[in-house]
Amino acid sequence: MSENAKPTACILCNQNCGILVHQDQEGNYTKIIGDKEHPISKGYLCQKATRLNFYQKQNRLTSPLKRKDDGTFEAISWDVAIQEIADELVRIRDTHGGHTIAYAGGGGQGNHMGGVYGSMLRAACDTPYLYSALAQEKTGNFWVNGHLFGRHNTNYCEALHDAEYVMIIGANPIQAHGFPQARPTINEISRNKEKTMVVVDVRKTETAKKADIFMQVKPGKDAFLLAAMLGYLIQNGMENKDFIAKHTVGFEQIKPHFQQVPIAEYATIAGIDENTIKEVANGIVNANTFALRSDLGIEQSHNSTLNAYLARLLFLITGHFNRKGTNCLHNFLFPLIGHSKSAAESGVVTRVTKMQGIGKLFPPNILPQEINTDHPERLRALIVDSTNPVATYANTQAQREAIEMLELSVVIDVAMTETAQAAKYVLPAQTQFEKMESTFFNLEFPRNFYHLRHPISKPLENTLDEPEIYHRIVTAMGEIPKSFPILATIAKMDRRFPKLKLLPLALGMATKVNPKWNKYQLLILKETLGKALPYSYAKAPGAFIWVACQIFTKKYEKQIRRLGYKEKGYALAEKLFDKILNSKSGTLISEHTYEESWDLVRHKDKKVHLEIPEMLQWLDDLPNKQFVAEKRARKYPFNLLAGERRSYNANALFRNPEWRKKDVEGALKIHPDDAAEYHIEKGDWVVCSSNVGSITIKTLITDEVPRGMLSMPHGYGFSYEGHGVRTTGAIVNELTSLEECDPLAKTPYHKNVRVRIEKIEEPVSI
Ligand SMILES: Nc1nc2c(c(=O)[nH]1)N[C@H]1C(S)=C(S)[C@@H](COP(=O)(O)OP(=O)(O)OC[C@H]3O[C@@H](n4cnc5c(=O)[nH]c(N)nc54)[C@H](O)[C@@H]3O)O[C@H]1N2
Ligand SMILES: Nc1nc2c(c(=O)[nH]1)N[C@H]1C(S)=C(S)[C@@H](COP(=O)(O)OP(=O)(O)OC[C@H]3O[C@@H](n4cnc5c(=O)[nH]c(N)nc54)[C@H](O)[C@@H]3O)O[C@H]1N2
Ligand code: SF4
Ligand SMILES: [Mo]
Repeated sequence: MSENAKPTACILCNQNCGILVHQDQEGNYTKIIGDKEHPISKGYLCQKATRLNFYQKQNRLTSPLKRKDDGTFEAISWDVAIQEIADELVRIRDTHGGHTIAYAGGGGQGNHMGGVYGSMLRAACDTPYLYSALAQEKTGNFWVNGHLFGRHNTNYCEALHDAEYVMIIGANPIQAHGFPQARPTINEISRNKEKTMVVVDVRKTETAKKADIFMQVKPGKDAFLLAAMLGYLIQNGMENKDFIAKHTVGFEQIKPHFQQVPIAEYATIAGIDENTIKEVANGIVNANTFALRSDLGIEQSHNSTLNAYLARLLFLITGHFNRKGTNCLHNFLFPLIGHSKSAAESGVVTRVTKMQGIGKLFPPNILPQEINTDHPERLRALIVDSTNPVATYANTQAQREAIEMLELSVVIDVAMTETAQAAKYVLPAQTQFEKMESTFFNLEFPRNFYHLRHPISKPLENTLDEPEIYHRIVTAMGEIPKSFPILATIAKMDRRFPKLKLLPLALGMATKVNPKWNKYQLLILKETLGKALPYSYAKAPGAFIWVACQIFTKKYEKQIRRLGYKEKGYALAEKLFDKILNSKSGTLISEHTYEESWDLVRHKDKKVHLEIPEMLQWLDDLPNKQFVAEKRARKYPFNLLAGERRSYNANALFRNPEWRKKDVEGALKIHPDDAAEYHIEKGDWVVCSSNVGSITIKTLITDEVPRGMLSMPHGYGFSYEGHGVRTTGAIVNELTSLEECDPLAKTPYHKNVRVRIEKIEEPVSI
């Protein structure tokens, strides 16, 4: 085993814990340990990271592929693939308009560099349509944040470790993490007698078992629970009046809506004892510090956008915000998302379903409807990068059908995914350990960090990194020249004498002469500055981070210098850039004071705007809301949690089931009494059907789920033997529907899928 363990990060969840990877001579990852030098994870790892060799050594795409008329694929050269794709994009753009082209993905849990340069391809196609997995979970949050704090891309972190009173709602951090060192943090809170941990979940999860107070809420009824809690606080005048006066506007407008909340009735609907609701509300008010963590359990469930609003009100009206030990806004080196204008401000909407973007993202649930129609402005081309819509977007069948209808579909991936199998062109990418990569999941406060990961493995022959793929397509579309010899020479000089600012000056002049180049500045930098950098691999991302550092320094000079930097302005940006390039384990980039977190509010008055009329209306209508799932309950007696985070699933990142040490088939959890009613015994198999489709799945009998509820993981059922058909487990989205989603954000109700089951003999494996 090599003694030279190389630093990088785990790519399996948004924590991106720092890791040190040992390899053998064939490049197998023989040992993976936590990297103590990583500024946030500090050596922490969970069990999944140690199995990353199954990602690196998976069955890879080894050549660009083109689908033939008979449905099979032929290998073609990069040059042919790039030119054909570019020609088709130009044809579709110039004949039907850029708005008939869309882009999906651009990054998963570990790779956001592709997305940055993917925006250059969107610019070349002249399309605003970016579909994202984030728009099937977080866009309701972004929308609410936009109203409360001023922009969709104002985000807060959850300082659970410093809080005296903690509430975790619809999240299972012991399995899913979601904040640094989740397991030790939860264990510490659980053991500490001075701290209280409340968990609100429908299942008795690994996290719930460690709670001081477990509120086992009825599926999809969190809005009632939260409204009851807020109603109790407001009806009893328990809000934090000083905080409200100093930091917020609009409290008087929201107050009457909570004054009329029938607490006892809502408690019954939520399935929670009224006294427990009052106890927790009192606990929050009386605590010095309170922090709240929420995730998919309230995002992919009924009333999800309202849930986002109510959850935020809970810490806002009790004054637990932007202080140590509470939820705090944070900065970004580069914002993960953008801000969309509303319809009233003439923001972009989609052409078929008229969906408005949130955070500049569009939701997977409308994608098939935007394609599979005879609407003249339907989508005709789709570029897919780092996402597998057929398997991970709602309704697998509808997604596949839509993709097969497109005039042009391109999948950029490392593996032959379900979506690739339905596409016209498939382009082989390098893995996240073969190129410079990073994410913008730098979501920490008061000290934020950034980790630019260096490649640790030699790229597989005939694969490319995404920035290069986008560069080639944009060039082949005729938007920019292949190379920039003069700028490249200036870039080399610029690196020797950065103080002279030669490159920014030259770039400014070049874009004045060629205004069209303006929107491709990152690609131009990749070809000029990127090539002048000391690391051959730093080409693309290195160049982009140079720009990010310039912008970041303009905003946060004081906070960067607090880390000990002596420089100012441009020189400080150069220094930070240098530090990032040279810190293979990641580095801190800024340090705020808690008081300064108020500067991160984007409303001009720097106050939180509590009143959101659409949400208050929704709150008033809560008792009258009827969900399709509830209407379907007779025919489909079970509520399925379609997509549980477990110890061996990681979104769609592993295809070969051998990576799993347990739960190889991804079992369907069922309560013992329900199992008895259906004569299901240990290890039995069932067919599970929704109004959309059916799957075959093994059962696991456990009282972790309540009666009437079933739970299955996502991330199963992928084909993995070459481009063949071997699969293990079931694709969860065979059961989920496009229509059952939040009315505002269109985020799916994956945690509320109505199904029925039927026991069968064990299926013969294929
Ligand atoms: N092991 C593992 N970890 C992961 C991932 C993975 O694939 N595998 N994926 C990562 C990603 S992309 C994400 S977004 C996060 C998601 O992380 P989480 O949201 O924490 O994970 P989930 O298991 O999807 O759902 C959270 C909890 O919501 C509960 N729940 C379901 N319905 C309801 C409800 O109506 N009300 C309430 N209060 N709770 C409900 C479920 O029982 C579950 O315990 O995990 C990340 N971490
Ligand atoms: N029913 C149901 N559906 C769900 C969920 C659920 O709970 N229930 N969870 C949802 C959530 S929260 C999320 S975040 C999504 C995740 O869904 P996706 O975003 O689709 O999944 P990922 O696993 O992030 O990435 C998918 C693809 O990236 C490819 N890939 C890996 N590395 C690279 C690389 O370096 N370059 C390129 N080009 N490709 C690469 C992988 O091979 C894989 O095909 O799933 C969602 N879908
Ligand atoms: S999967 Fe585990 S090791 Fe990997 S980033 Fe997430 S918490 Fe860290
Ligand atoms: Mo996610």
